[in-house]
Amino acid sequence: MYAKTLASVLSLFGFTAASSYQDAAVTRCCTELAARLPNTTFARDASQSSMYYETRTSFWSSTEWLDPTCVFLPTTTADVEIAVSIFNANECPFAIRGGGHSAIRAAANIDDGILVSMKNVKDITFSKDFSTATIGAGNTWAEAYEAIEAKGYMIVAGRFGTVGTGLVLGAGFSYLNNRHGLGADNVAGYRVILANGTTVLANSTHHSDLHWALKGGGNNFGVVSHYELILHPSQGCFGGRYTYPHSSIEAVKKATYNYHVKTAIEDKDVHVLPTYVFANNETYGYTPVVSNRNATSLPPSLKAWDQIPHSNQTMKYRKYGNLANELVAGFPNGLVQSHYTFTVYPDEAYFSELFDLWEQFCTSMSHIEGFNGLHTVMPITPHAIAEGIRRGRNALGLERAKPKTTLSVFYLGVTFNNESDIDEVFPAWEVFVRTLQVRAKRKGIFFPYIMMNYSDHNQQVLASYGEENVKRLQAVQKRYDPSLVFQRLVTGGQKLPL
Ligand SMILES: Cc1cc2nc3c(=O)[nH]c(=O)nc-3n(C[C@H](O)[C@H](O)[C@H](O)COP(=O)(O)OP(=O)(O)OC[C@H]3O[C@@H](n4cnc5c(N)ncnc54)[C@H](O)[C@@H]3O)c2cc1C
Ligand SMILES: *[C@@H]1O[C@H](CO)[C@@H](O)[C@H](O)[C@H]1NC(C)=O
Ligand SMILES: *[C@@H]1O[C@H](CO)[C@@H](O)[C@H](O)[C@H]1NC(C)=O
Ligand SMILES: *[C@@H]1O[C@H](CO)[C@@H](O)[C@H](O)[C@H]1NC(C)=O
Ligand SMILES: *[C@@H]1O[C@H](CO)[C@@H](O)[C@H](O)[C@H]1NC(C)=O
Ligand SMILES: *[C@@H]1O[C@H](CO)[C@@H](O)[C@H](O)[C@H]1NC(C)=O
Ligand SMILES: *[C@@H]1O[C@H](CO)[C@@H](O)[C@H](O)[C@H]1NC(C)=O
Ligand SMILES: *[C@@H]1O[C@H](CO)[C@@H](O)[C@H](O)[C@H]1NC(C)=O
Ligand SMILES: CC(=O)N[C@H]1CO[C@H](CO)[C@@H](O)[C@@H]1O
Repeated sequence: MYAKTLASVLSLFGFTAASSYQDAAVTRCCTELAARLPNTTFARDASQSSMYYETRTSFWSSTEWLDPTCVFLPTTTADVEIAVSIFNANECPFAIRGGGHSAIRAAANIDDGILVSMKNVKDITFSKDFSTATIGAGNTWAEAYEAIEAKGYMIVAGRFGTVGTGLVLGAGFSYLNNRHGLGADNVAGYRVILANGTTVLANSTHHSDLHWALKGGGNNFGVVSHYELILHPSQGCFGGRYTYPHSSIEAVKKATYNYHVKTAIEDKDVHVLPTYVFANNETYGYTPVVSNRNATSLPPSLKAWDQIPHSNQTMKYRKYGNLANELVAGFPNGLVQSHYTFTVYPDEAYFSELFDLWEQFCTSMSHIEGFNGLHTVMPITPHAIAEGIRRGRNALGLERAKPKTTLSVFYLGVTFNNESDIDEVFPAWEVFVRTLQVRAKRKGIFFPYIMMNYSDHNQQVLASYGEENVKRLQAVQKRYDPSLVFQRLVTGGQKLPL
């Protein structure tokens, strides 16, 4: 019955003509899933209100709206085990969606394969002693914060409410980085469904090689159903966003540099996300400023941000969940998005020059419908790197950095309305960001780390972790996925070099 429906829908779309070896396998996988796990699998259909349509389009960037043969929404680890076994046995290509915020085409969706959306894996449980919370991979950070803050704790995870858990498979920039290290370093354990359909909990004492690999390793090793995250006692924060007019930009540049080389190192209980926005052919500063203390005013270390003339601010004492929802308001789903990232040692002149070049680039694109640009620069402090080492190390290769200096991770993003402008914007954008990287290299401040979570499709993220770490990751892959199922069948996202 299901197969018949699927076949007729396929022919409706003209897909039976292709009828390749792979299409037959995918159809078999979809049919088998639907039969074994009722209510989890939805075949391609033409409606714009079906579960199929909703699932294949619920992505932040429209570059991720693809056309899977069916979508699969598991609710339990056991559902995922069955699915991965079926995919493995039939050689079916599939994609794994966490929160759907990657902008890389096909990172978390797929044409003519199976889209596994973790959306319904939502359970959140706490260890008896409240040292960790185990959260299902389908939670957004806003959902996780609501549950966790209600108990008087916080986790080292994303700053924007709608973003998903894939973040802690990359690196994880968080409000709490300066004291506790990266998000990935605060994952006590990953519950992972391996290629052969068995589940393991990878932590510091069991499968510790896999635990290490997943801290940066993305979707190369298995499907993560749950993340066991370290809890930190918390009463909320004093935080919000400052908006700075163009006339304040020089002062913002100075404060940004000082934050990287001084404030973030000396005061571990603060977080600033220095951000510039280009919208409606205008540039302004748009900077989240957060004190991770139970306070109703800024500590001295952050006063500079208040002293810079600003057009408005939203500072107040609140829960992080509330802040994360406020901050995400400017990032709607469904537009064309691209982002790029690279890492440098902080350099005041370079930060300044990069801003000027970026503003010029954005202005040159102001005729594109709905064009917006955004750039931020985020520190990874020596203490944050040390926390990563203390908590069992990660795969990112940050220990290669010169000692006692911050690393500054640039994020550069563009947004516009119409896919038909991609051919004009993307090539120029790519030349622009490469030029910035070359300038950094010439200045001797380039550090070869690419943060997975902000990367573009043609950036070689895993290779940037260093030769030694790549070799170790490959060894872990061989151990847990000897037939390279996640390399061959999960084609999207950042892949481990062969
Ligand atoms: C508005 C916005 C704000 C952001 N804010 C932050 C921030 O504050 N800090 C930060 O560090 N990053 C941030 N990011 C970047 C973010 O970390 C990445 O976009 C990340 O990919 C989001 O994860 P996701 O689960 O939402 O994405 P998805 O696109 O669903 O997944 C990303 C990748 O991870 C893989 N993956 C996801 N879930 C699983 C799983 N359960 N098992 C195996 N593989 C999986 C997918 O296959 C895909 O390749 C932000 C991005 C946006 C768009
Ligand atoms: C599937 O969903 C339908 C409608 O929501 C429900 O009536 C039915 O009981 C579900 N079946 C199973 C096996 O969960
Ligand atoms: C790691 O996981 C195993 C298996 O579930 C568990 O017995 C062990 O206590 C965990 N180790 C830590 C440090 O949590
Ligand atoms: C947090 O601050 C509020 C308001 O100042 C106060 O009522 C509360 O007792 C503080 N909580 C802790 C744990 O210090
Ligand atoms: C703050 O200023 C920005 C830029 O001028 C504007 O877009 C925004 O609406 C203002 N917000 C508030 C709450 O006034
Ligand atoms: C944007 O502003 C610049 C001047 O700063 C101007 O040259 C350009 O024409 C403007 N673009 C649009 C689309 O108005
Ligand atoms: C996108 O651009 C194309 C070509 O310029 C145009 O035909 C189309 O109407 C635009 N779509 C939207 C949604 O604006
Ligand atoms: C599944 O794979 C893991 C890792 O390779 C292995 O340890 C385990 O024995 C396998 N399980 C089965 C049932 O084959
Ligand atoms: C945009 C991007 O590269 N996202 C990455 C974030 O981290 C996950 C792990 O979840 C990677 O698999 C993604 O590719």
